[in-house]
Amino acid sequence: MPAIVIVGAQWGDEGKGKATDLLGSRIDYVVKFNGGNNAGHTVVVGNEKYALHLLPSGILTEGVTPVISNGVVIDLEVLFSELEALSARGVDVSKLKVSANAHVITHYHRTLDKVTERFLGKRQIGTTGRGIGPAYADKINRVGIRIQDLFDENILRQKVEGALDVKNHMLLKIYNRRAISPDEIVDDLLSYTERLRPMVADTALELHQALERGETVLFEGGQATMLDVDHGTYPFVTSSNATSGGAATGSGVAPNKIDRVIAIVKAYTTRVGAGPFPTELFDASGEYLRSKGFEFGTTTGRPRRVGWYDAPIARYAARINGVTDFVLTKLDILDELDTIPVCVAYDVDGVRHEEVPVSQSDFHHAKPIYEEFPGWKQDISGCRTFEELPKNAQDYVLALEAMSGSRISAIGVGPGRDAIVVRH
Ligand code: 2SA
Ligand code: GDP
Ligand code: MG
Repeated sequence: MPAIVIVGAQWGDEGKGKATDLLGSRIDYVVKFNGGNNAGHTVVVGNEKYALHLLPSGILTEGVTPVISNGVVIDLEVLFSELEALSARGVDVSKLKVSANAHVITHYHRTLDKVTERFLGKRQIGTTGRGIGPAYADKINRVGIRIQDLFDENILRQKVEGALDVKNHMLLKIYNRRAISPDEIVDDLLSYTERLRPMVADTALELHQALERGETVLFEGGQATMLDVDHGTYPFVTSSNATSGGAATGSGVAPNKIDRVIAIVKAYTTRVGAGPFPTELFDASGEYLRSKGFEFGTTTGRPRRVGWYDAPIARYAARINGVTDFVLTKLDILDELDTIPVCVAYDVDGVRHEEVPVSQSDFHHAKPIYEEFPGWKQDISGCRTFEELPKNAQDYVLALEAMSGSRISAIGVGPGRDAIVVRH
């Protein structure tokens, strides 16, 4: 299985970090292909807990070469502070490779992200405020700064001046902010050049060669299917392609090289930020799932919105990503429930919809149609085989599998690295 993609099936925080890490011992390269330091992966290794935002979680596995590829937007201050923090804890970070074509997030992107949100008022997206959207907007507008620009001061200065021209003349004036000086940005970016130099590579070529040698490359998606800029709940999305297609465009590895797509799906649903969420709970069960599942943002600490499992969303994710396997996480969080509702379809203005409606307005007021499953009322955190799971837990998993469009190959039963049931 040389090229494997991992994506989130819902709105993020499904536990992708843990799954990446689980496969880690069998892989040679781990690639972050989209997003930036808006991601938040919590990985528990023994007694150590790591929270990663920009670096791929595979960096924690010895022997793996971590790669930040062209589809990523990089905040260099965050990059070096994460690297330093991991080094201080004894993690070897020396193998990291960064694409010469990745874009950088600068001070003005962070500023614009925050002021735009403020001006959107009620229409706020609830971004992480890390400058992600404005950095991708510059990329698409062809005024972005790429990692390779940092190695030619002349070019860098011209590009920064170009990028700031419009912003200083229009946006920041409209938003009533002080103009940003190009020198300030250029000096800041150049302060990273020498530290960056040994990491910068033609990562598309390197990954291609690794695959030719028969090595295994794991692509680690940030955010998730429903936050994808094309396939998610636009405009309440992030600004990159978080689905499996993004692994190809975001890395330069061709789609026909991808052998396996693993989607991580939580046994219930969560979302941070604004936007439609049909199964959202506002009652005591919601509070229960949030506190038992510790559903708070890894990057921003925001409480996550919570709801029941939504099978049409899982089917949608299976289709859009070409999912070969699901990893169902956090099944243990449901241990104490008497009954567990699962959304099997939606009611939109009295009409039953089996699939996610294409109209955003329909999705906004879609009412979930639930089927109830009996709980197992038992601690499953010690189970390591499917047969050890209580009968009702097995039935819940099999029912989700039948509704969700692909095989559930592994089941998370606790936060630890080894708390997983693999189905053979
Ligand atoms: P942005 O900052 O432009 O990407 O925000 C746009 C939307 O994407 C959502 N988003 C996320 N949703 C879940 N988890 C994410 N990562 C962190 C985590 C989030 C955190 O793992 O917990 O700590 O708050 C993530 N990143 C972006 C975001 O909420 C907006 O709805
Ligand atoms: P990511 O953004 O998809 O990488 O996920 P996050 O790290 O933001 O959130 C997932 C959280 O769930 C982390 O704190 C994990 O340690 C935890 N987690 C993952 N799988 C399981 C599981 O099966 N059971 C429990 N109880 N926690 C889990
Ligand atoms: Mg997360």
